[in-house]
Amino acid sequence: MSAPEIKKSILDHLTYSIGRPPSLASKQDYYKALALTVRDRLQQHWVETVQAYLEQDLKVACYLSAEFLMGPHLGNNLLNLGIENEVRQAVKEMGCELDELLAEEEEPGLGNGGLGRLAACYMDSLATLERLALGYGIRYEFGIFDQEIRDGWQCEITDKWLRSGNPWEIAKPEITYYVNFGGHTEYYRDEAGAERIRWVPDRAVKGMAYDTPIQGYRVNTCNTLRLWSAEACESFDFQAFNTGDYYGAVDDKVISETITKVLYPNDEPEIGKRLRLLQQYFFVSCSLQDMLRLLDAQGQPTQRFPEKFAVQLNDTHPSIGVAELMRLLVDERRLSWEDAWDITVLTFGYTNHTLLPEALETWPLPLFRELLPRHLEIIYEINARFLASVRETHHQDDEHVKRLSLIDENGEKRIRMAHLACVGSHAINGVAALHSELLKRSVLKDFYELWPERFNNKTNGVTPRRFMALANPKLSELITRTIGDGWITHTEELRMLEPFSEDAAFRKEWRLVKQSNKQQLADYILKQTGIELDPSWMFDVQVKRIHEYKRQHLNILHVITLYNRLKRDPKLAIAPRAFIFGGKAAPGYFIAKRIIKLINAVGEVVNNDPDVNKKLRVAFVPNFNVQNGQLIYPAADLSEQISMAGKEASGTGNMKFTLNGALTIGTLDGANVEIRDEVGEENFFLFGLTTEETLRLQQQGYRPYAYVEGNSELAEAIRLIASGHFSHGDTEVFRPLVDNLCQSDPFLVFADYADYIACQDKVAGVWKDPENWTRMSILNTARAGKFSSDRAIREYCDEIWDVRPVPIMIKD
Ligand code: 26Q
Repeated sequence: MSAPEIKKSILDHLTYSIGRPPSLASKQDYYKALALTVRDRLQQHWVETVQAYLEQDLKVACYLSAEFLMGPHLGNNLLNLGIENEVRQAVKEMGCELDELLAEEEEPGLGNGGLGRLAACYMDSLATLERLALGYGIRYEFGIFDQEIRDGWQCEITDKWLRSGNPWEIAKPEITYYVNFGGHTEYYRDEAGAERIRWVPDRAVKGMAYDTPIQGYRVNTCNTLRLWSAEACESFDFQAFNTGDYYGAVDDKVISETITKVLYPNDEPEIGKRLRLLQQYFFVSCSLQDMLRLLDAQGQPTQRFPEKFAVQLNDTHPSIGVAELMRLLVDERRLSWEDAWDITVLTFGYTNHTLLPEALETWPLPLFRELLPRHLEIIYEINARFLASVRETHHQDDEHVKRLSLIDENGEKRIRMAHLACVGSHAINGVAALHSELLKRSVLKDFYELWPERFNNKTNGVTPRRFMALANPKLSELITRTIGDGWITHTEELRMLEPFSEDAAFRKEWRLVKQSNKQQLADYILKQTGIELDPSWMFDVQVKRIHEYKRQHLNILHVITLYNRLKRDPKLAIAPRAFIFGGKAAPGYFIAKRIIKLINAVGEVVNNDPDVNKKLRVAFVPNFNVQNGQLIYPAADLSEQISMAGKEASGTGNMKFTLNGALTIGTLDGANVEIRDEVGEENFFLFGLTTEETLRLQQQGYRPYAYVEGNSELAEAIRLIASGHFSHGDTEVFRPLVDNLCQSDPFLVFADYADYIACQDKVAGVWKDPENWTRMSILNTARAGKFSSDRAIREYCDEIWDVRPVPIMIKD
């Protein structure tokens, strides 16, 4: 596609799709016309990919996820199609700057954080590796809220991402399914006189598909992200109409459509949120019905379902799919229970993303019965057969059987979704080596003992296209000039950079790239916050959701410690540092919101104190998301991965930093362990207790205050927060935080404080030798190839899904 062709297409879209003459068109109009131009191009690949699927007898990977945190599409599609230069040229000739048009795109924030972004990286890798795949999820009208910081506090603003339309999706009004809720079940006799059960629901909604093309990098494969939107059912409206209840009919419509209104902004379940259960069942039912329809469309018998579809459950959020597939096969397709169960277990795989017991999803039985009475019966039947087999073949005692049950009978009865997912899947995986090991020893121990062969590890990965090639064009240019561009799809080739870490001229170029990225971030931060940062300082960055287990407060205790040292001795020679934070807190997470306030409060004091602000600054980047993440990762010198050992399942931000040449200060948690193994312990700043040590300490009886008494710097930092020093004398705002730390400190912040500070002092020492720092930085990038989502997806395809590459030919 040449620049003149692109230009013509943009002008055509302005006229025919948007209806504005170029002279009146706004930047948004140009963005849309360009997006439609690019979409046309994708559509050729899309049609051929669907065609290949329909014509050949192929297996497709179906990734079921309540979240897809895609980030902006335009830049990524230009990169993957390889037409960025032509487009830049074309829009320039029309008087536009491509970067300005890119900035017009509202990012689809249909996820909370790690889990949703992982789904997006996996979609990119599936297409790039030429594997047929469907991503199935929810088209939330409102995604994750926009965060504003007012007076240091987080404010949540609704995310109206669809307000200017969405040129990337195509509505498919012909692809709709009915999803039922409520009512009761009853016995009846079928035509053959056999007694059967049927579900008589009392409500239904319609799900409509919205498809977004997912283009692979420089290949013809273009997969589909299919998101479901809830609509009212006409048939139900009619009933109300005939009885004259017009407003009632409209009410029904409103209630139906609320199902896909808004993403729950918590990355942990809250008990008993019925709308959340409705959302989960809604999208899972639509997706499974869609697969059965595709099977029928190819004239395939139901028995072949597991040969045609591998269905991966992204955490337990879609795990109701196990019961729903059974219902579709047994009640609607009249398969025997045994046949249906074989199909189900062969079809599903389950990925666990958490060890925190409070984050494991369970649903109160009464709520479940009210919304999904037939599924409850099916779950009882699955459970009865499962527990009977456990008793028979494994001779397990009652305690054991109770622990394995799909129903938690301690207190109010609840359905354990992780147990449902385990029983219904042939493969169960964690998301980093340590996490998968801990799963087998803790939350899924009983299942591991039953079925060790089902358990495996799939260490997470991130896409090098978005998080290197697109986010860090300068570094990418330098790498490609040095070792060729094979690394973009074969990140193990980054190893070829290793010898260049000894090349002073290369190191200088490496530093200049980092410097320029830091300048860009500093410009952005100045614009967003008014805080000025000097790009020659160390950029020490922690961006991720705000959570106590991630310990942003440990980081801020380090800042306060340096502040105190400088106040005591303003001439102290410390390496100047900019502390950069970013991340959203769940709106109802009281402590997390105070941590944000504390970061901003400390920043206000530090940044305005002439005794310290020539060596220390603190900035909180508001509204951390995919888009500004792409500015942040390439500009970091130091990556903070300081969660309490055993709590972070994997982390993926840690990988994005490492690939972009940041050094990590981190605990032995999640994928940090593997990052350190890859880059070498001499190129990683390790501190803190191990998982075993944290468990032992807590067993012994952890007394956080003892650490305050034993460490004068910690005592001084805590005293300062409590005294109101950072809060204009207010001693109340941070009291809950301070009390929580001093009295219980569930994530061992105090226990790790001394080692963290000592390690940070070591970091400062290494920073003083820029040549050595740069050498380490290059080696981090060179050895991070393992953390590509291509590696992860290859493992899923080969070891769990049995999904092979299918090259797509473009017929002219
Ligand atoms: C569940 C029920 C009701 C409402 C919300 C939820 C919910 C939503 C989102 C529960 C959890 C999440 C998100 C979890 C998450 O992002 N986990 C992260 O997953 C990453 C990808 O595997 C890991 O790298 C992180 O370690 C893990 O914390």
